[in-house]
This record gives sequence, structure tokens and C-alpha cells, in this order.
Amino acid sequence: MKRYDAINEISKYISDELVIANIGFPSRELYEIKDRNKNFYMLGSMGLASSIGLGLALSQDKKVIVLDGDGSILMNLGSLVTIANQQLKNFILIALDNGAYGSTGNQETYCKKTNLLEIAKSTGFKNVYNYNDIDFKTILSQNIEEPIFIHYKIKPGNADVGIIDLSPEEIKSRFMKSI
Ligand SMILES: Cc1ncc(C[n+]2csc(CCOP(=O)(O)OP(=O)(O)O)c2C)c(N)n1
Repeated sequence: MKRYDAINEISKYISDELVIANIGFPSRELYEIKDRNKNFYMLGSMGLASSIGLGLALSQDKKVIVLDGDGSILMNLGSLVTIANQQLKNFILIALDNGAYGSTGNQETYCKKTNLLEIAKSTGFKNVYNYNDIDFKTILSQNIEEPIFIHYKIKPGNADVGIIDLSPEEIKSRFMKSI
């Protein structure tokens, strides 16, 4: 399964949640699959989708789902430590791990060897799952006391999707109005 199909699968269960999508193809693929005001397409800051999601989860009650990439998580591992140490009832980080910097041409990341799920566990996440072992709908509907980390192992490859024809200002303002 490639990223597009993984996002498509996840999207089936998304209703009122706020979604932060990682820079590049994850955002573009989500835009094509299920554009909505409650999606925030992160356009510039590789590594910061999880941090943006953390800030949102701390400042309001709606559930926040972050669709992140393995390369971006590796770039900002400290964010995992900060998130794991918060008592968040509304935060789900999904690591779409294709073992590659997919959006810039599929150069390999160190996730071929380094295991993000084990890293998440060791930073203190109590709710750590492999996507393929869970019923995401059930996980999403559960009342939780601590943040969730979901490892979604996928194959590299970008879908043939267009660009996001919204300005950064539009993305931000429609997202803010939707909260
Ligand atoms: C600080 C920084 N370095 C590099 C880039 C260029 N860049 C944009 S997306 C990307 C790859 C992201 O890979 P990953 O997070 O694994 O997600 P994928 O595209 O594979 O889903 C890179 C290197 C950037 N935007 N910011």
C-alpha cells in the first residue's frame, strides 16, 4: 500500500476531527481525497506537523489527527518526547512510514533500520499501535487519557495529484474559522 491508499483508508473514518497534513504529497493527496475546512495543509515547515498538532490539541478540545512522514518525524524527534509527556485526550499522530523522503524524490530515510514505533514507545507513548493491527474507527471513537501514536508502514510512491490551489492565507483562515 502506498501513501495515497493509506490516506484514503484513514479518511473514511474522519468526521469532525482536525487534520494536520505533512508538507508535500501527503497534503496534496489528502486535498484530492477529502478536502475540508478542518484540514490544515502544512506547506513549508518539514518536521513541524506534529508540533503544530500538539499546539492545537493543547488549545482546544476537538480531536487532532496529524498525518506525518517518517522523514519529518526523524527531523524533529524531540517533538515526540514533548507530546508523549502531555496528558492529551485529543491527539493522534499517524506516522506514514514509507522509508523515504517521498515528496522530494523518494530518497531513503533511516527508517529502513530505525523503528519509529519503538522510538515512540521509548519516549513514553502508552498508546502505540501498528495501523494494520487495529480497527482505526474504534481507536478514533475511544475516550483516551494520553496521546496515541500509530505506525503505518507503507511503500514509497506519490500519487499523480495536482497542487493545492489555495493560498497559505486561505488554508489558515478557513481552518481557523472551522474550529
Ligand atoms: C527543513 C526542510 N528540509 C527539507 C525540506 C524539503 N522537503 C520537503 S518534503 C520533504 C520530504 C518529506 O519526507 P517525509 O516526511 O518522509 O514525508 P513523505 O513525503 O515521504 O510522505 C523534504 C526533504 C523542507 N521543506 N524543509
